Amino acid sequence: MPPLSRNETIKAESRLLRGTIADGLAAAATGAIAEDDAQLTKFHGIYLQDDRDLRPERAKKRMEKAYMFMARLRVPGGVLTPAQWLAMERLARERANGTLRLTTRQTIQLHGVIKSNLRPAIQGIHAGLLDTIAACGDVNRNVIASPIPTSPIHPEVLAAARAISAHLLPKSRAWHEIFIDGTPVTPGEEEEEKILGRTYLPRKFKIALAIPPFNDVDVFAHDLGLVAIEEEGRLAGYDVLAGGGMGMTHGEPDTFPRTGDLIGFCTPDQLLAVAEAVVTIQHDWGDRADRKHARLKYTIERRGLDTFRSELAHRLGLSLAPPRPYNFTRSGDPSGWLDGENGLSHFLLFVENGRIADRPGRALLTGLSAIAAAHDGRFILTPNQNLLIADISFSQRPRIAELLSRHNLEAPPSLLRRNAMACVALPTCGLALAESERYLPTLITALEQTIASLDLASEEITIRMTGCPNGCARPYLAEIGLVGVRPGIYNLYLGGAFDGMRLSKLYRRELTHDGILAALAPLFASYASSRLANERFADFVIRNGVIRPTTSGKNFHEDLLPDLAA
Ligand code: SRM
Ligand code: SF4
Repeated sequence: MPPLSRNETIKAESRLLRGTIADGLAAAATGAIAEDDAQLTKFHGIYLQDDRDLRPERAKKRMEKAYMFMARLRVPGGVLTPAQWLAMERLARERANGTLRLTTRQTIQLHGVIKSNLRPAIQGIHAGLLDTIAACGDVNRNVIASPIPTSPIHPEVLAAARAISAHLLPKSRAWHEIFIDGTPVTPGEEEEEKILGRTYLPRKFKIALAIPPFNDVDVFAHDLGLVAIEEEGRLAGYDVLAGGGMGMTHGEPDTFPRTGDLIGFCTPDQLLAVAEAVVTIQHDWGDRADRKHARLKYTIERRGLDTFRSELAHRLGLSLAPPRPYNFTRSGDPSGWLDGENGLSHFLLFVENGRIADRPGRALLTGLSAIAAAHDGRFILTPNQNLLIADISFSQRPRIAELLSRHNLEAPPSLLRRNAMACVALPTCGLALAESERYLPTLITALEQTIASLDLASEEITIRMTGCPNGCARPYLAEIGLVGVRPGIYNLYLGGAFDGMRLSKLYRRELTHDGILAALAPLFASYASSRLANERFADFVIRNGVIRPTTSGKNFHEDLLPDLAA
């Protein structure tokens, strides 16, 4: 048996996620905390980071890195009240770097929280009736759900996302003890983790609930994906997908993105039992020696889908029913006004790469504060880094429209920009190999010119970029994926389906900015001249043999075109 990974020992010895975090936060001599504790704070939704832009200068002056923390909220289904939004905005200004970052998992991150601000920031989150518990770490993460409230089954699906999140949440009170009330539990009398156990899961675990026809949660990217089946306006149950995931490592073909397999159908009252059974199988069978192969997707590849299914039936005491039909038309979000029932309307606000900040010409942070102060409906975060101002009454709509227009938030971006998404990357992400959030807008501006010159501006094409192969913006499910290799250099992937049901494949290695433009321009030109009616860009490049389709996770690295396979 290979030895357990270091993280397994850290978890086992942590007294249910306490470690020495509290002592570390009290130590004023450094802006950091101990290395092992930095693994444990993740389970509390908190990452130790440093400002990577400042590294060279501080190293020259022999100063320690510019340490700071990132705090990620848990918001199952992404719904906030306007009061909660205002509370988070205030924390961003007073305790963090003055921005809010909407994430690809339907929540908010605060960046740049220095050590002395960390407990007050978490206490502010708690006072806003929110928390950061299990937002990171080897646990079930924020449960995401389709945000579009116009579906009649949205309320039930949202309630299901919240119920799953609560059911699988760690029972440890360490978060409250360390960050909120400070009352330590007596050693040996720690809480019992009946589902997760004392060493929690081998790796992160992710769940999404989709409401067709929108695959706006990228349900195939999840360890456990649930497709809500609506029949005659009512929620009949969920098709169950298992074993999806995005992360891989450059040059290591035994790591790969994978789309989840459809394994059956469950009724709404079976849902929590199904989620718990899948989680406990992964708890017991997942690889605890090698964290690079520890996700459920590798467990299923290793043990086989049939074995996984039989074990699930055994633990549930029943076999899942056959899957029911559904149809996805798109991934990503629409934008602008959406009409709902009961005279309510909703405004889907595009937020470029999720960053809520005041920028010249677009005062997003200030504008949204004004809207939150006036709005009596809900704010719903989307899994595509956007924000839905939801439940706007007929009488309130002119006021919200006026505030959107006054802050220059109403004008729609180009379709190319609206369907683009980048992960955070530099300067906060410790794993970034290249820029992403700070670079994609520039690349889109350049591509917009090509697109306009070819009269393609009314076509929707998805582009996603990440600063490393971990896949935080789900680039392998975009029609065009750009993945950082080193500063200024990206691998280009093509062929991911517009509806998020097929992975992409590597098309060109190691491109510069000019290289990306040069690679895409002729493809856009031939798409403009010879696409079939309603043919998506990704389907076009596959039909024309530009790229071979990816048919399974392992096939992601196979069937490359000859010049890449060599
Ligand atoms: Fe992620 C690690 C940011 C969604 C796959 N991700 C990180 C860290 C925490 C870096 C680290 O470990 O030190 C990044 C923090 C950057 C920063 O400064 O904020 C980070 N991930 C993000 C966010 C903020 C990207 C964004 O721009 O929105 C997303 C926050 C989600 C949330 O709210 O919970 C985010 N990460 C994702 C997704 C997309 C998703 O879940 O739908 C994925 C791919 C799906 C998946 O998990 O398979 C993803 N992140 C990873 C991985 C690779 C995991 C793997 O199985 O290989 C890592 C690295 C790791 O875990 O070792 C990672
Ligand atoms: Fe960081 Fe890589 Fe995730 Fe981007 S994809 S946020 S660079 S870990």
